[in-house]
Amino acid sequence: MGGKILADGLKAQGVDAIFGVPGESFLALLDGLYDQRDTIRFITCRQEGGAANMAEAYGKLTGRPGVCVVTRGPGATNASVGLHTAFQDSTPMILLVGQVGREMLDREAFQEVNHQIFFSEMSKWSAEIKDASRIPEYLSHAFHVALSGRPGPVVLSLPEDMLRDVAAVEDAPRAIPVQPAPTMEQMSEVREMLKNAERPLMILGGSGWSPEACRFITHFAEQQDLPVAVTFRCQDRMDNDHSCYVGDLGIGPNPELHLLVKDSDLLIVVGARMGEMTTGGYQLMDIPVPRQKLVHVHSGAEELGRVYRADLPINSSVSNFARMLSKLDPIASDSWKTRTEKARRSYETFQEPPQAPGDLSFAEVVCHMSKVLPSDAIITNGAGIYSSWGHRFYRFHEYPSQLGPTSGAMGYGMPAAVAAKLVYPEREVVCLAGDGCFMMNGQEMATAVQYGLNLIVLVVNNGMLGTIRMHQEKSYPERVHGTALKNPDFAALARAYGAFGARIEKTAEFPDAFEEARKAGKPALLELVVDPQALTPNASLSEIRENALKKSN
Ligand SMILES: Cc1ncc(C[n+]2csc(CCOP(=O)(O)OP(=O)(O)O)c2C)c(N)n1
Ligand SMILES: [Mg+2]
Repeated sequence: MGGKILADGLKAQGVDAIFGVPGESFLALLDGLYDQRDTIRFITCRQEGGAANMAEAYGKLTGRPGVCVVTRGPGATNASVGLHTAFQDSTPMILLVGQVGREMLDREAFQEVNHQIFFSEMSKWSAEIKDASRIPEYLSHAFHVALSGRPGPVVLSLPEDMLRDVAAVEDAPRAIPVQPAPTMEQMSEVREMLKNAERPLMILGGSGWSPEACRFITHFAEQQDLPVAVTFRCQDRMDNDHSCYVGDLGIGPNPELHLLVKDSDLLIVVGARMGEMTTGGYQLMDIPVPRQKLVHVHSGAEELGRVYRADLPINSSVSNFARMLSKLDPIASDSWKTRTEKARRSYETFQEPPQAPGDLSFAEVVCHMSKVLPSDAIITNGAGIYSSWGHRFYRFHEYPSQLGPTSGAMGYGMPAAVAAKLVYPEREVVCLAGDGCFMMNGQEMATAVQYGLNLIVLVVNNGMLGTIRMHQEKSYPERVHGTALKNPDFAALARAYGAFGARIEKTAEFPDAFEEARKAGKPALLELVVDPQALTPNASLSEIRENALKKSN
């Protein structure tokens, strides 16, 4: 039966967890998965957006495709947010979607959506399996596509009657992804360009990383005091305590780090696309020819030369490049060392918590967490100004320990935390969420409780969609509209789910409450009541408005 062939095929690919919301369109697949229930955990989520985000986070954490299964139409459209994140974040993922029976296709049958067309913009490949005997072929291709080159999401649409068809087929073996590697000549050229550079900077980001690749790159940087920055939400690619680490490019970056990028005469960009958020709206590097000499290393050939014309484009996976880099002879340069030390001092100064209005300083809270959590703790977040406080004041140490959507999707943190605790039950997992962000997938707290996944959520409650309010104050001061929130009692809501819940109003209350949450023996939520004035680490709400008014007068 198709459903059984598919379930067996997923097992053969090494799948050990599937995130989904059941639908009548794939009963036969659920039946197939019943036989594999000892190997493949089925995590029943409360909304397909949660399920798809969990699968995406699983892909980020393991480097293997996260698998999500949902029903057609409404299930598929709900799941699309996770697909979009997987696409923008280059995360391997497979979405299985139940579909109407083959005999009814294209009549706009009940809940019918053409999944191939719908997902075409946000998947590497989307296909419909019309013949059960070809399931192994489609599955094999799906895993190869998701993992190869620039990784990403793949969609397989499954007509329900196909899943009931009988066929005698063999499972396809586990996919072995093909990853490009640099040539020896390219590596010599990297060394030559570095030797000739006075102000080099390495920038790490994108996907395809591993602890080993991080070690190789760190070692290389360390041997020659090379400054290393990371891109938006890729802060765990290097130990933030390392003397060569000079900070992250992203939303609300250290202005001095921006200057460092602009002032560099050589950028070695490893794995990153250098997108809009990382470059402050494409301001750091000229398009199409950057002023800085550019070595651009990326696993997707199509990404090289797409926006920036590199002096040395290298089509390579991060792992292969990092390994080759570790074999290059170091280059000694005192001038690099001085520059790196200065940039490092600037990073450390930027991390000092500023004075913020109100009784609860979120910066102090993050610094406290950074101090007390073990180096392998995993921090997740979605989108909102609160996240930039997290990015600025937390120090990451090990890879992988950061799960954030570079797609900027709200509602990511909670499901990502569920996936993190499932993949690494022994690690501590903390989700940072805004009051807006949490409500987008807060229902997955029920999933955490159901599976005993003892994560901690910090809900930063400022009573508004703060990011948008900030933009309103900047662009349309005194014309605030549609951004205020009347919130539930978050701590009580957590308790209603069966989790631990507490409300914190003062910085000094946090350390004890956090310890209580860590020891709660169940999922926990701490609501942090922050002053709406404390909008950004750099300026209060009123200061942002006053500046805008001054400009418009
Ligand atoms: C799914 C989704 N919808 C809308 C947005 C636009 N958006 C970006 S940040 C934001 C507000 C987030 O509010 P909250 O979680 O309370 O965080 P805050 O900015 O207040 O810290 C909105 C609406 C988005 N990024 N993602
Ligand atoms: Mg908010």
